[in-house]
Amino acid sequence: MSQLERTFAIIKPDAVAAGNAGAILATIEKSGFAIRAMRRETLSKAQAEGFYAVHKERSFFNDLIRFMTEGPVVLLALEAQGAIQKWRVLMGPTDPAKAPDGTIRKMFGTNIERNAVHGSDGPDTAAFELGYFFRGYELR
Ligand code: 3AN
Repeated sequence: MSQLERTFAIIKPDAVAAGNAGAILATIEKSGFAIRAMRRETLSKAQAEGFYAVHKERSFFNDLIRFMTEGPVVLLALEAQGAIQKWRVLMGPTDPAKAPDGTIRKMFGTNIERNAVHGSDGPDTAAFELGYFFRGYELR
């Protein structure tokens, strides 16, 4: 049995602007995640650059920062047994065109950049990302 863990998720600006935040939250809850913290805000350039610092050298970095700051996002702490992997599976792969039926990126993503949601890719990333956006007292 995998252990109870937390992961960090973002409903990205494309999905919020399209009015899909509610449907994505319903999918998250129906899939057995507990939402342990949630906040809607528009990221600053500095916040987005710090969050995506590992991608700084990638060709798509500037476009990614522009996209992630173009409008409000929903920041989430999700809890479940094996939450990190479970959320990666529910999101689907980075490219929505390759995403299986029933995944969030298949249902709500547009392309490899505008792909509706973010999720931590491992335990170290989850710890960094949860701590980047939430304070300890928000994560009870
Ligand atoms: P994932 O979100 O599936 O873990 P990462 O961490 O490789 O994917 O990429 C972070 C974000 O950068 C993606 N969610 C997507 O918005 C954007 N991205 C990744 N690869 C590309 C690409 N080849 N072209 C444009 N944007 C990309």
